[in-house]
Amino acid sequence: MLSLSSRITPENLFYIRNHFPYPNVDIRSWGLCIKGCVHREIYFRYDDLLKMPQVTLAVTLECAGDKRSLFYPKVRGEQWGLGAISHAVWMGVRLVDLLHLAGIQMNVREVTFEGMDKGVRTDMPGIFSYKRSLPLEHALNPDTIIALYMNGKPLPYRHGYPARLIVPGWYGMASVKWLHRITLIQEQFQGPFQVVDYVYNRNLLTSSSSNPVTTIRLNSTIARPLDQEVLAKGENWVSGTALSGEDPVVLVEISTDNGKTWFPTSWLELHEPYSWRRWSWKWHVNDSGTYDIKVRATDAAGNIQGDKADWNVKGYGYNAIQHIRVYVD
Ligand SMILES: Nc1nc2c(c(=O)[nH]1)N[C@H]1C(S)=C(S)[C@@H](COP(=O)(O)O)O[C@H]1N2
Ligand SMILES: [Mo]
Repeated sequence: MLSLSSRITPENLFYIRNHFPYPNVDIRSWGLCIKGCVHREIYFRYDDLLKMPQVTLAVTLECAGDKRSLFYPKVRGEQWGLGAISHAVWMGVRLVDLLHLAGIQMNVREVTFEGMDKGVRTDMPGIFSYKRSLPLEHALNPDTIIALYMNGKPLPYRHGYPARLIVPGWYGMASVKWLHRITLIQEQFQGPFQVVDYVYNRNLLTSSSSNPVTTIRLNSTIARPLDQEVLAKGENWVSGTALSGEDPVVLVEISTDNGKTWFPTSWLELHEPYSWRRWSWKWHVNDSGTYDIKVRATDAAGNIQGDKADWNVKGYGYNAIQHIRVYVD
């Protein structure tokens, strides 16, 4: 997988996930409004945000539906393979700075973020915009930013120009693109992208015991070789990525005998919070034949990827041990 091979994903390979058609963006009339339970409503124009203190943060975005096609039994939704994950360096303003300018009222519980894109859903009548919420304490996290730049250039239109939320360590649905409205509320937000989608629901008929999808689960992925690839005898490199939105990944191991024996891989870069970490392993193979290659990651808390993913109705958070088969000639 070419898109998993570089530290920073080239723009033309960065994955894209939209629920609705692209919105019309006119930068002359665009503004970001902060309202709801605030001491004063504020409206920021693009130039106002550009003039504020900026922070830079490397963050890997991963769609909660990444690897969905690997679930068994099959689930509905975009049939993502391994590619709904990408890495970029984001620059923008801290959300907490904007919230403090507006002044947070007592009893605020959540902050909602609304994109400019809207449209219909297949499961309920009406026109909806893409809108999500964060608990107040997470909105106040200094690493939650409103990005204006991606990899040193103004945010590309497809990735949310002029401004998008970046919630590091959380699955991509939290990072609202084409942001234009932030509202502080005293209750729990009940919009469909909050309580219908992006919940782990184990049962088709009931949704009572559903947990919200939040942080990125411990995961590792083989970029090379490809599944079903034919390799030559001798020296071959196995390489890929690992990521967790919770505890840092400390070890990635490879097995070439379907999980009986495991070998530690080497890191290509240091650990950085919120960023995927690439690894590689040199494989000497003397015998031709069929090989079942597996990869598994371990985090600093001792969690280790398992053989089975936690099945859920909408297919979020797939993180079972990846398995490929290669043929050595
Ligand atoms: N306004 C808006 N923001 C959005 C979405 C959307 O459809 N509309 N999709 C979300 C989802 S599900 C993901 S995975 C990421 C994808 O970001 P990208 O397209 O820049 O890769 O954006 C999130 N933010
Ligand atoms: Mo997503």
